[in-house]
Amino acid sequence: MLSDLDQIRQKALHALESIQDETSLEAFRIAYLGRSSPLMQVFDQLGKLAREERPAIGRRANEVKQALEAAFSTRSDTLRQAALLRSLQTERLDVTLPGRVLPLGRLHPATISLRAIVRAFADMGFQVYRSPEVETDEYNFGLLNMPPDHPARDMWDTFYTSMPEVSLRPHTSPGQIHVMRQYAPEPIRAILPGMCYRYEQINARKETQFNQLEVLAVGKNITLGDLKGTVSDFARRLFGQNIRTRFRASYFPFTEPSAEYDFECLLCNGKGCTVCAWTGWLEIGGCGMVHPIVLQNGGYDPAKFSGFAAGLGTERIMMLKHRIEDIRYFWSNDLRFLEQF
Ligand code: FA5
Repeated sequence: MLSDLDQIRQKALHALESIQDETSLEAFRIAYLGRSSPLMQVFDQLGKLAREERPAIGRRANEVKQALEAAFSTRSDTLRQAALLRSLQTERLDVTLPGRVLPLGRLHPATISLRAIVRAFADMGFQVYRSPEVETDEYNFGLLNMPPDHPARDMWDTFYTSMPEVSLRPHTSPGQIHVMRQYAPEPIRAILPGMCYRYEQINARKETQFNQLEVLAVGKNITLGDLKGTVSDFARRLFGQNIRTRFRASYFPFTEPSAEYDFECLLCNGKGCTVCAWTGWLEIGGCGMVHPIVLQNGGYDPAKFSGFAAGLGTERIMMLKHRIEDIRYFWSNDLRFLEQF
């Protein structure tokens, strides 16, 4: 048995010398160190040997096993090193080459303009309030002083959802009710930015989705002068001291009195172009003093509180600032447009 073990060792070490690849090495492991290898069978048979033979044979079997395992591990290291060297020589890698530049994402121009506008209002002490993009009929119209069948509802053509009485908001004004109901009877100075959706005839100034920013101030003794001052100051903060603005009397069911305000068209310097429909002015938003019924719906006593509200189209402002002649560029995903900002 002892000489069998010596033979196993000799044969195995000899076989190992000629092994040149990982597959043969694995075959070697199975043949000489695996469960059914002759060496392991010696271990299996130890119990059947005469008691006095066992220690010597057991010791020798262990020595052979350790020797084979050590030789196997050395051979395995040698082969791995050789493979690494080969791959380093054949697949050269120049780690000093500059890496590939990944295209960097950036903010969408609509987001850039929204942030600039929010900053201007924040500097005047307004806080951002988020309100939902999907609203019930009551919030979109009813609580804004437009009961069902009120003809003023025609000013906003909505997109319906599959839920009855629920539609995408056509303007940010329903947010006025949310913010008032949350804070009444505290005074409010808030801006509500976000996406609006209208079933609209698309043209250079009108899209079916666009951002609006609602401005709302509620408190004691708030006047139309505060509204005009805030909107005009906002225009100067964004476009400089010389920007001309104008207010035109208008109608909204949720404000009384109501107005629309225009900024001078900077694309044509007031001379008239396709963007301003040849008027020299670009309508930026609607505004007015919050209607007593709306104040009441928001939880304020109109005898004690007054407020002003405005809703402005933020893409229109971006168009003025960057002389963009068509609003459709914003959502048409043309990288030639988007990468300019
Ligand atoms: C309103 O939506 C009112 N909620 C504004 C308001 C708020 C009035 C608070 C009084 C008090 P109007 O429909 O005019 O009003 O829209 C306001 C602004 O949103 C417009 O002046 C324009 O700048 C922008 N806007 C409206 N429709 C579109 C459109 N289809 N595409 C791009 N911008 C639009």
